Order: sequence, then structure tokens, then C-alpha cells
Amino acid sequence: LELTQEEQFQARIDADVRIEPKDWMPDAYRKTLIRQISQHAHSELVGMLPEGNWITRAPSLKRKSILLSKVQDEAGHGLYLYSAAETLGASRDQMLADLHSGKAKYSSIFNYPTLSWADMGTVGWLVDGAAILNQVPLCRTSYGPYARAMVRVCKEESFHQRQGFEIMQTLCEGAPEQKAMAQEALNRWWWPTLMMFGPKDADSPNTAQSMNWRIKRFTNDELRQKFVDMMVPQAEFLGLTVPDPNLKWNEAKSGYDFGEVDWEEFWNVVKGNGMCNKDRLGARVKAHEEGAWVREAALAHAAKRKQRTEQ
Ligand code: FAQ
Repeated sequence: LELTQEEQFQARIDADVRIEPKDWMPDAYRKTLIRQISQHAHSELVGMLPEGNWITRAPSLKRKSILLSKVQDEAGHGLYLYSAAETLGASRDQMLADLHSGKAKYSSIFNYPTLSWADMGTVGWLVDGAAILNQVPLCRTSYGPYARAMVRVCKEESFHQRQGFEIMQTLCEGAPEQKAMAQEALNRWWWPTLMMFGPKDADSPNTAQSMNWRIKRFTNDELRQKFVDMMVPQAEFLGLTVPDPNLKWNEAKSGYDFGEVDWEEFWNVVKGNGMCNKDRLGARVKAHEEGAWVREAALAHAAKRKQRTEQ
């Protein structure tokens, strides 16, 4: 019995053999990976903006330097991810052009404003917490370069999450006004964080195929459930209340039941109509344009060095 190329490919996936850049792969596998990896890269870049907003206003020198290095880490993650997408034949210029024109997606979460210092705690604790839950399984994703990029990214994200939790803990152990600030931030970020995992499985057009190709190791709903189960005890430890009246421990499933995400809000943000979509894209385009001289200088320098070594 002769296996087709596609069947051989699936057999390798099923045996947990990593797919590498020069291996044969179905066009649709390549396409979905470029889609997911480039969206992930864009999220890292746009994700720098909400926190970048607080670098100049961090409450101490120590907090400022920690936040600065966290935001720099996100830039690094974006670069590993663009490189991983390039191994599939995607061009970086094209990926960035698609981000800047509004054609490409990035995570909905970064279209919400960061209004108080407690938001830096909440973003680290909840948003990085969600990112880790999603990304640890991606260390075992079927495409080699993506999986390897995720290993370092996850180590750095763990540090980010701990620093966010520590900000929350400091606020919660502080004055009543500080604790109230932490609660207010949690109230605003809880539901948007649950949206990070994507639509419900029944409404997710990509999940089934991506699970089959072992690009995704868990479905959107599975990860959302894990997130709630992980975060509720942490909120209780902090003395904070999760803003969901339907949250209830379910002994039978050994997990929490929780309320329904506002999917209308989710799709509205994904379509570009969230609170900060226009601001975020505007800031990104401006940074790219203002950085043009750096790219030109780097190219001129590389050309000069090449000329010198050839002489
Ligand atoms: N926002 O069929 P599915 C970070 C789109 S963490 C916007 O379920 P899929 C770290 C989706 O693209 C955040 N769009 O899609 C950080 C698809 O549209 P398309 C980034 C969303 O791919 C922390 C359509 O809806 N992490 O950056 C969202 O199987 C703090 C249908 O959805 C990643 O990207 C959403 N939330 O599952 C940085 C992780 N959800 O493409 C700074 C890798 C869905 O067909 C500070 N990505 N859509 O036009 C993934 O795991 C997956 O792509 C999912 C979506 C789970 C996001």
C-alpha cells in the first residue's frame, strides 16, 4: 500500500516527529502556521504599547527598570516569531505591511486601555498568565522553529507573570485605596483576558484542523477552563473578587463553572472597533516610520562591512 505525500506527512505528525523548514508540507499547513505565527508576532509588538504607556510613570526606579526590561522582552519575542514565520517563506516586510494596513490580526487584549498603575500588575498577572497557558503547549507544537522559539519565550513570560503578581500583592497588602485600585483593574481585565483564548470551540473555524496537525495541543475552551481554574485561587489569595456572578466550583468536573463571555464585544474588537484599535495601529505605524533611518543606517553599515571584508 502506497501512502500519498499528505498521508506520510500526517503519519509523521501522528508519531510526534517535528516538521522542519525544508520538509514537504501541505500548503494549508504552511498557510495556517504563517497565519498563527505572524499574528502571534504582531501581538508581541502591539503588546508593547499598553505597558509602554506606564514606563515614564512607574512608581519607583526599580519598577521602572523592571517594566522597561519586560517591554523589551516582548520586542525580542516578536523578532523570534517573525524569524520562525520567515522559515516558512513569509517575508517580514509583507507581514509588517499587513499589520500596518490593518489586514493582519493581533490579539484583541491589546486594544484595551491601561488606566492605572494596577493595570501593570493585572496585565502581568492575567494577560501573561493567559499567554503562558497558551504557549507552554506550543513548545510541543509540530513545527520545529515555532516550538523552539516558544521555549525561551515561556521562560521570559514566567518572569513577567511573577512580576505582575508581585505588583498585585503589593497593592493588595497596601492602603485600602491601593487594594481598591487592584480590584478595579481586575474588574476591567478579567473578561477581555478570557477572550484571548479565542472563540468557543463550536465557533472556531481553525481549531479542528490545527489540533489534527498538532499545531494546537488544546482547544480554545480547554485552555480557557484551565485559566479560570488556575486564576480563581490566586485571586482568592490576593483577597480580590473575580467579577463573575456565575463563577462556581463544580465538584463533578473538578473545575469552575463560569459565565458567558460577551462574544459581541470580542468580535467587535477583532474587527478593529475596540476602544484602542486605532490608537494602537497609529502608534505602531508611527514607530515604524520614525525608525526608517535606523533600518537604512543598519543596511548601509552592513554593506560597508561586506565591502571591507571583500577587499
Ligand atoms: N484576538 O479559529 P480560531 C502575547 C481570530 S499573548 C484576535 O479559534 P486559531 C504575550 C483568529 O485569528 C497573545 N483575533 O483561530 C504578551 C481567527 O481569525 P483568522 C498572542 C483572534 O488561530 C503578553 C478567528 O479569530 N498569543 O502576545 C483572537 O485556531 C503581555 C477564529 O479563531 C498568540 O497569538 C483574539 N484573542 O486560535 C505580550 C498565541 N482569537 O486568522 C505583551 C498563538 C481568535 O482565521 C504583554 N495563537 N482570533 O482570520 C493561538 O494560539 C491561536 O491563534 C488562537 C486562536 C488561540 C489565538
